Amino acid sequence: MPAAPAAGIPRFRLHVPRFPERGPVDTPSLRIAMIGHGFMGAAHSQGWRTAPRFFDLPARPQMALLVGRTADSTAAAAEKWGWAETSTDWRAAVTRDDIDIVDIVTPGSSHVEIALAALAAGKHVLCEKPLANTADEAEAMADAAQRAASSGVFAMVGFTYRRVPAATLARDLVAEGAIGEIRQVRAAYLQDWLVDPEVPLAWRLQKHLAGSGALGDIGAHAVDLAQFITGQRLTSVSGVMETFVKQRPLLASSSGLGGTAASERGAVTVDDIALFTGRFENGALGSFEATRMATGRKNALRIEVAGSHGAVSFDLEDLNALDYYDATAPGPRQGFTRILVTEPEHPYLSAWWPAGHMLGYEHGFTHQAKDFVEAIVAARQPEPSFAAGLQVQRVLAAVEHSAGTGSAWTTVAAPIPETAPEPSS
Ligand code: SOE
Repeated sequence: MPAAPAAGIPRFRLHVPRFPERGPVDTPSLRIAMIGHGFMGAAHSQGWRTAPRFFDLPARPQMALLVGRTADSTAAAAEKWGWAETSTDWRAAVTRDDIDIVDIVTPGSSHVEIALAALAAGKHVLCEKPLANTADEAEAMADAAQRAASSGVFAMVGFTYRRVPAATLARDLVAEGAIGEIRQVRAAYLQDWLVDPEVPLAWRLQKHLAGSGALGDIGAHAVDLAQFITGQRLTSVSGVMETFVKQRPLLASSSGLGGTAASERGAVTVDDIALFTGRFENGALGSFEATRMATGRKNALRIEVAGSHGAVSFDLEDLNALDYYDATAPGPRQGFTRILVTEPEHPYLSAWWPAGHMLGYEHGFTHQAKDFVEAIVAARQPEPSFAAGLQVQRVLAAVEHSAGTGSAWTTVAAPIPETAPEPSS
């Protein structure tokens, strides 16, 4: 949680933006305060900066205020990424009259407090995934978001991979019936950065800060993407979870996912691996793997959906392509077709490069910023909503419950109804 500023330290510090905001003078602005500046802070900054430069947005996002715990590192991040002002006081930041959007990229333990304060102050909120550390926290956030939406204030959770064009195309193909009735989902999110027992005890390895381990950090993405592509929600799960390295060196200084190690050790309080099977509302079955122990796999989010007439297969490590199988094609022509998802007709692609000129991990964050701004201006609920984030959180909670009860099949609590917001006056 970002701390309050020490006495004598000014609450806000001004920076000269290196990237002047683009757009015609009559385009309205949406001024953003981003809380946090780690790995996700860099990714979101990139999204805010590029969205108005590649897409014609109905409002100009302005990188107004960056908030962090320490003045110097926050100022350095602001200078690097192009934020105009910095502060160490998130409470003051989220109530400022000149802020329209609060973007939360802190560890999960502070999401609920910041999001509730921001929504109460009438700010639109973008919150990193998973929505919170517990289903109860996520429920409080979803309730607050639903109340705020009725006065034209919107909240969205950052399941960015929905906005990788090939993943969006997979959803579009499934929705138009291209693979028929869905029967099976295989979803795996594979990383290997915890194989080394000397990787230090960063916040992602501590339950009180992160909520859970591989399950919430990357399994949440797999759950959201599987539900997004299929249009089906998980209704029950059976899982196992394991922590292989139980003690790790304390963190001396952080960088990227890990950091440098101190000589003392501390307890790892989250899972290294979570595996589960699930049943979807239409009866389809799914298998899920979330692991940070998949030796050799760096950031492989793989989803394959098999239906009565075909299949789609997506791999984040090959994110410009989608494999599609059409079971209705004549026998000699059957086989997975690799679609290079770079044509202007593909989702988001008309704003980017000529066909075949690839996109990367960072473009999902640009698309996220674009979609959020467009929804706010249109007074339309952006997706995934906090209610959708709560539903994923309930899946995670059910997996944890199942793993703690000998893999008993556990029902996922029903989603809260999403009500359409009243038009804003
Ligand atoms: C770390 O495991 C992590 O950065 C996740 O927290 C992100 O959400 C994912 O995009 C990549 O992996």
